[in-house]
Amino acid sequence: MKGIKIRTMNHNFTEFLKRGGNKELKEMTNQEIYYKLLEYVKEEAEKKSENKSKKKIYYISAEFLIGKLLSNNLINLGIYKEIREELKNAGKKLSDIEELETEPSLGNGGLGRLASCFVDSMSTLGINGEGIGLNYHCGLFKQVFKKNEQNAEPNYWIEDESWLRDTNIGYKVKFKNFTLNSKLKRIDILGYEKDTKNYLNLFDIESVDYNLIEEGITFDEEIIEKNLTLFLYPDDSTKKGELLRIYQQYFMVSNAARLIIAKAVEKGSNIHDLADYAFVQINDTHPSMVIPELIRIMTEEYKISFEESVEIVTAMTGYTNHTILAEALEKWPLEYLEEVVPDIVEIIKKLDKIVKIKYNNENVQIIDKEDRVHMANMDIHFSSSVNGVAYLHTEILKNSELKDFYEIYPEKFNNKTNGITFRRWLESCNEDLADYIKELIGTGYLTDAEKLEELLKFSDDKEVYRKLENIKKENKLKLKEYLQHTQGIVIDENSIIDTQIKRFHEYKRQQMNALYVIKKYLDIKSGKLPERKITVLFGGKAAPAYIIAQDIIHLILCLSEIINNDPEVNKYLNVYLVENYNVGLAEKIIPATDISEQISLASKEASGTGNMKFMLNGALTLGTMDGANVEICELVGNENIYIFGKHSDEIIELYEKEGYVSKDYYKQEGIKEVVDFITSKELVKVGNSERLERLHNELVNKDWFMTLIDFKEYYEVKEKMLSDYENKELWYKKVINNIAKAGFFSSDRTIGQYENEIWKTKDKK
Ligand code: 26Q
Repeated sequence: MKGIKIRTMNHNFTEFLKRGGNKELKEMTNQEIYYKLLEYVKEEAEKKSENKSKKKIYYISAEFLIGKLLSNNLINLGIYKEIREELKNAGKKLSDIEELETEPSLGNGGLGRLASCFVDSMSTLGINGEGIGLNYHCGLFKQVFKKNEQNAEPNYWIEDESWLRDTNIGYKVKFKNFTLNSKLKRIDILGYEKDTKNYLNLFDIESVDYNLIEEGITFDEEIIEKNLTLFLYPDDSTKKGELLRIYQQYFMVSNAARLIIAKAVEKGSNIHDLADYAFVQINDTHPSMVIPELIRIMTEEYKISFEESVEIVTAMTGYTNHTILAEALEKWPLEYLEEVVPDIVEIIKKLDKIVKIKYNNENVQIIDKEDRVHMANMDIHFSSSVNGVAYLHTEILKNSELKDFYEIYPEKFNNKTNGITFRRWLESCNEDLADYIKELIGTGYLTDAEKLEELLKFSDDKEVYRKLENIKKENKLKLKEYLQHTQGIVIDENSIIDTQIKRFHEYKRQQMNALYVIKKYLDIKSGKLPERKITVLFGGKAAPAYIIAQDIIHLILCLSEIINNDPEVNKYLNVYLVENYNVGLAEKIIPATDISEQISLASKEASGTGNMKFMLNGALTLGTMDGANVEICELVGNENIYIFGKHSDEIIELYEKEGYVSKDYYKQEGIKEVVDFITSKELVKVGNSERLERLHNELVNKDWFMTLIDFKEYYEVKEKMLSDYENKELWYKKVINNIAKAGFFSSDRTIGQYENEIWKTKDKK
């Protein structure tokens, strides 16, 4: 039963339909019903009032990976079950109707999904907080596989009828050579059984021209007036692409600054007191220009002194860091910024001067010797809070990556371990498990997630083990049906399901999992058979300009082709890479998974949030001591998680000393033959030899993310996991422990900490 508490609404859906003189439900097509439900939910949302506290939070983010909204909104309104019953009585299935919703693709991965979980939690906790981002018309590309390679196609998601609401709000955004008018679209963000709501604000340009799209996702990058919101993160490996990103970022933050100021003024602010009305959380560095933009508006339009403006803006902003990979930290060439937003460059130069006068340490400058602007450095000097997204990540920032800043501003640094919304990642995606949990411990966990710990009472209860096993099997069957129907993939519900779903990146080490698959294949070929069939599932997209990540996708697709078609092997091992992995697929794959692969090179994954979703849904983690895995391990205890690999301090030291030589590992017994299989006759026959050779060469001669250093231990621990799975009592005892300890990872807890320790909206009524 979804959304457990059934609210009595003023009127029901059937009455809503009658009011409009529509056909009866049973005569309507699923598509018609979907549109009507959309309209109905939007009408219900309209009745909710806005949060009223004096201070408002603005969570500015270049990405919001929102996923489908229908079932979540129905759950939050408390009418999911009611509606499903009504539809059932008319011979219709709500799950079929949910499939018709197109998923907005306004994000890449973790950072965007986190932003969406956060707006959900802000609404549920009744915090006055809105999201601000961009309304990309084609979003992130749609992934299509051809010849065992990833192809990128435009992902049109906006239909005539959607969750977007038009507003009459719009601003002028001035760039160096022209001015663009914006228009604001909004999506209502309903809290779980709350009478108030918040908004996701998505700014757009007046007219986007789809005709600019050429082949795949290439398009004319220069006609900014018509392409600014066409795609999410266009290729930034070229100057034109980088300039477009700067246009996008400034467009986003300039509109944000206008909206923030307008709202504050409406509530009585004289701008000198703006920090009492607004707090801006900067989601990674993509919205960093909001700092100089607010200062610019205050000084130019409100005639506030530069010093005071800097002080106000510093007090009302906070920066969240999501990555320690140097290449992902934005450093814009000053001349590019000058080409797009010269007025902002003036402010940045003044801020840089303040820093240069105070500190002569190269590492903390905003503008470096090569005239590149370090956005994160500007954020740290001129905001009041700097946070990492998991305990280990924040420690690495303080002690290593941002050490020099931590010495200057120890009081600014704080940790906010990420979280996920349990409404989507349990109630909605795994209804059977959610219902069973309610049967065992009641509904308290819905508003206080840590109450899941009450499940520990059942950790020795064999009946509970059996029930959990049945739920997992049912979820495997549902996934099987879905994948068969949508992708032609037929998984075996009796196999152990071992899943790695996330963006493709070398540091996440999908290549290590692929090497495991090769080893298993070679084992099977040589007669060493696994006790039970293993299904290895992968899902994820690779950035179009990231060649090695594309090569890893190619390797996995080639392996799938060989393994799934080999009658000697496919009885014991299947490998699939699902196409166009997105939020909707995650919601189906996670509840069906037994093994959650969280195998990044220690120190590189800031947090991870998939790891939390899997544990909540009864999968066990196979992971390194990285990101939030460290906290999962601490909570569940060593006996309930499978940890392997070198620790972050050793890895950081190896990088410092340049001490890792992949060839030393490659030469070891048991590794060489596995790595060499990448360029074997079998693989080259189904693949592209240039890609396979490049990947082989990369692993043997460079392997920057140290795949080979952990491979042997990874193999051993995974073998142990497979054998433990055969002891169902042992396995499900661990599963219960994991679900029971997952409460800490509710985004309600994370948002509660942002509120209490950074935002403090509740102080300012
Ligand atoms: C930077 C410069 C130029 C072009 C693109 C980018 C860019 C784009 C997207 C840099 C980073 C991102 C996205 C980062 C991201 O998703 N990070 C993830 O954030 C999650 C939420 O905090 C963490 O759980 C993950 O560990 C982290 O990888």
